[in-house]
Amino acid sequence: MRFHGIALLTSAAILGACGGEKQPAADTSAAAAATTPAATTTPTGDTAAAAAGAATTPAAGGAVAAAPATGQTHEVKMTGDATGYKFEPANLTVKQGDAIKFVMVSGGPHNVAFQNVTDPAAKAQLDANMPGQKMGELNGPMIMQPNEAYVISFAKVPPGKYDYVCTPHLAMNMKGVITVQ
Ligand SMILES: [Cu+2]
Repeated sequence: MRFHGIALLTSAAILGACGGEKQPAADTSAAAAATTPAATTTPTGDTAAAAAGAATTPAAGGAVAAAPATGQTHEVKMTGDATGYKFEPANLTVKQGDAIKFVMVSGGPHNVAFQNVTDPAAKAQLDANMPGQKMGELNGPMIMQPNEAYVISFAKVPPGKYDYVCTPHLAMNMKGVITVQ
């Protein structure tokens, strides 16, 4: 009992310390993602908060800054069941400056991983606009919990077609295309 009590107090203190920090979580995770290929597991509960934080995070040290969305937020559902694994809608056209909120509905974990982005400027901005602890460049964190959301801003992302997949369900053809106008 005594040890449990201490463990709980310690956990509470750590949680309290994290919650009390003034820097948004995305400050550190974005910086880490920019300099190191993330190999750690993702605390998925933080992704929505990190997304919100990333939208207001300024540039640090000359790296491309996350550009906050200025337009509409579109929603894409991530589903998986006996009928298949899908992004819905799989084809979506947005305006530069809009955001897309990927919502985990069923069959997770899902993620958003862009492929075939060859323009270095597009790659850098899109990667900067992807919050959380990524698994690699343009490769978003795993989204596990129902109703958990992952928001990507398309501010400053050059017009074009952006192919993406869900890494865990690549073999099930879970993929989509975003057209930025
Ligand atoms: Cu998936």
